[in-house]
Amino acid sequence: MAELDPASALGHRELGLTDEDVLSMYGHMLLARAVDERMWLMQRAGKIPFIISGQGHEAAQVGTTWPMRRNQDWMAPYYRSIASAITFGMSAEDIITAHLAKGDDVSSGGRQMPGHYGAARNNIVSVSSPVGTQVLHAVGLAMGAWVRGDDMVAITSFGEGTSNQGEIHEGMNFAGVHKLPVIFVCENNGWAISVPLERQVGGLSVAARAEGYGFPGVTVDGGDPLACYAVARAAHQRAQRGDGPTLIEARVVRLTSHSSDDDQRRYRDPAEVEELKEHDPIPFFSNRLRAAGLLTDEADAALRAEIKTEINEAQAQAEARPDPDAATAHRWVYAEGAD
Ligand SMILES: Cc1ncc(C[n+]2csc(CCOP(=O)(O)OP(=O)(O)O)c2C)c(N)n1
Repeated sequence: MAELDPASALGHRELGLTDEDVLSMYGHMLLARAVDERMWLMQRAGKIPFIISGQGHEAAQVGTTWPMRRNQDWMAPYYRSIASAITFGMSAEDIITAHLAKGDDVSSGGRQMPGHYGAARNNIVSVSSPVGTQVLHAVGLAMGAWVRGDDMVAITSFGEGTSNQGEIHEGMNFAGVHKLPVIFVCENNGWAISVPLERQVGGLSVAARAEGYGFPGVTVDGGDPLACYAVARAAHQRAQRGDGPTLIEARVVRLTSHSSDDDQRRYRDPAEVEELKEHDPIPFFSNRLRAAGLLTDEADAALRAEIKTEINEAQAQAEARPDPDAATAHRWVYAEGAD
């Protein structure tokens, strides 16, 4: 009897992904986690003023961003989207440089607040501070593509707390009416800073709202990058066909406090915080890759060592970059030459 191939149990080949693809997805998750952890150290060492983390969201971000076409599709991310931005083409050095507010930072030349990265060269719109505004940006991008007849799909992400903002309703309804090529990803980690889901979302489901806007809403395990890839790929195909938007609600965990200015021990049960580690997407995916025979202890250690070197170099390069020239402080604030 023929041996059953353990890799087939992973189900990635049915999704059109190769063994190399899934290992690369895992590598992106590890890199995002490593950048994130390094920036916490830099923040605690007083090198950067503020960090807002994506730890626990990596599988959802890598999985939902993976079907997007680099340099063709566009992304309007949010402050937790480190893994999405990396998957879309930003480097570890770009992210760290933005947090250091260096003069040649690709996001804004050091003008933006930390955690507000973006890169025009990678089709990533800058993170915008008022939560929910990114949804309008993505809908606007999709509207522009539709008017010009461009083959472009926009993706945007936000938390479940943000899903209650007025802009979300306006943006989604408009996109539903005009069947715009846009994918809405709600990364539901159950908390909006210190406010739990049941105090924010009356019906407890964000995905269910899509029905009212006339497009599909799906809930997916945000700890499983392949499940997230599958729904995002279907959403991307739907958008390309001209059938309109999809709302994906990825259930994730927030492994850290809201930001480096917050302490979740003040409002979260310590047992719950401890239990969160069971839902960390990185060991989850690593174990699945091992069970499928695609990852060994040696290969994992080698990959992690490679990433550590990359992060060390990224930090050193970013720190060595020049600070912005004070004489240019008004650039991009006021029209040049207008006195
Ligand atoms: C319009 C607006 N209101 C309030 C804030 C302050 N604020 C920043 S993040 C945040 C919580 C958002 O929670 P959620 O959307 O669930 O995303 P999460 O941070 O949990 O990923 C709030 C209230 C803001 N930035 N913008």
